[in-house]
Amino acid sequence: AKEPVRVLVTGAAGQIGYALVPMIARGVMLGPDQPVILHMLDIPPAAEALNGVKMELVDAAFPLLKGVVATTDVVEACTGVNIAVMVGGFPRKEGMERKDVMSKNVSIYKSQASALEKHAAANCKVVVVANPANTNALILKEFAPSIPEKNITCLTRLDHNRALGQISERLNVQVSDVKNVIIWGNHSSTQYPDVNHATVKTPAGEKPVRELVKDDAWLNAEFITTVQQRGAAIIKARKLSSALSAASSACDHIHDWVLGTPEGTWVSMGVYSDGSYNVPAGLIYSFPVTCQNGEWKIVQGLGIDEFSRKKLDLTADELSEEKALAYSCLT
Ligand code: NAX
Repeated sequence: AKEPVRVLVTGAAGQIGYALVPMIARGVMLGPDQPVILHMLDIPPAAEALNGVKMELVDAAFPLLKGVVATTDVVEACTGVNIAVMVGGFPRKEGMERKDVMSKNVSIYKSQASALEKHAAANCKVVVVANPANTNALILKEFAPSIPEKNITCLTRLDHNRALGQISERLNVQVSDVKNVIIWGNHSSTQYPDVNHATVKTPAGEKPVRELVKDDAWLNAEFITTVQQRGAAIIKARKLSSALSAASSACDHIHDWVLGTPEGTWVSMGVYSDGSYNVPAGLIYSFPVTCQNGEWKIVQGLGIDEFSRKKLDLTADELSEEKALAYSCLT
């Protein structure tokens, strides 16, 4: 039998946490034969709710779940974890300045970085979900210098999956037959959902999405804004932000990172830029990646047309600005 993997979920008493922890305990994240021990962290005002989630995990009698740690102590939460899913953060409240929200999250991610660095298992893989996801991940990287930078990522898989969903609906094809969309850049409304290399499996072989959609005007405008604005559309409809889709995509992110992407398929992940595609090095930026043996690699050599270039640069500019704002909060 496999040794249990310890998975940390921060902000576990929140709404994404509530959708995410049962998925992890059912094997959605790490596979149906991988036992897990859940570490759940939240802050003291949420301690009672967190304990309620723990009670429900016990009540669900998940065969793969070998233990639950529910705590408000960051060190206890981080000790020995192999995977860290960082969902906890400070939400932007009405009337709050961007700088104030950034400052709160910088201090959270700074201290949680130190706790992970000191207490997590060697080679712990981290995905930051909490917004501003890319910049929180960058802060985490800065303050956990002994964690390899390749182990620190942020979630843009939800945006990636939203793009697959939009193409599937438009063409009336199975979402599992659509692949290789790309989310470039920030997990924000400046992200660039790119279909220039995306394909659909058809009885006549793989066909480019552009060839099947036959409507470049839609692909270059409405499709892009629909994906960019999908989070806001969910809030408007549900009066709450995306939770089940966010949780599901966080499982996809870790699943593919650990277990690999299928041959010929890539996914989008926010990773530390090495300057690929002329994206400034030193930002956490969403790229197309393939994964093998627990490591991601940026897909190289894709053609970037002029339209795309502008969009890659625009979202990079926003991330550089966020980075500067985050650093200004440190002093
Ligand atoms: P909730 O407000 O329901 O839950 C957040 C939880 O984090 C709360 O229980 C809170 O007590 C806890 N928390 C706050 N500070 C903490 C700290 N220092 N340590 C540990 N826990 C802490 O928000 P929810 O809807 O679950 O969303 C969580 C985060 O995900 C938000 O930042 C949200 O903006 C972000 N999202 C990111 C997405 C992505 O694709 N990257 C999509 C969904 C979501 O909007």
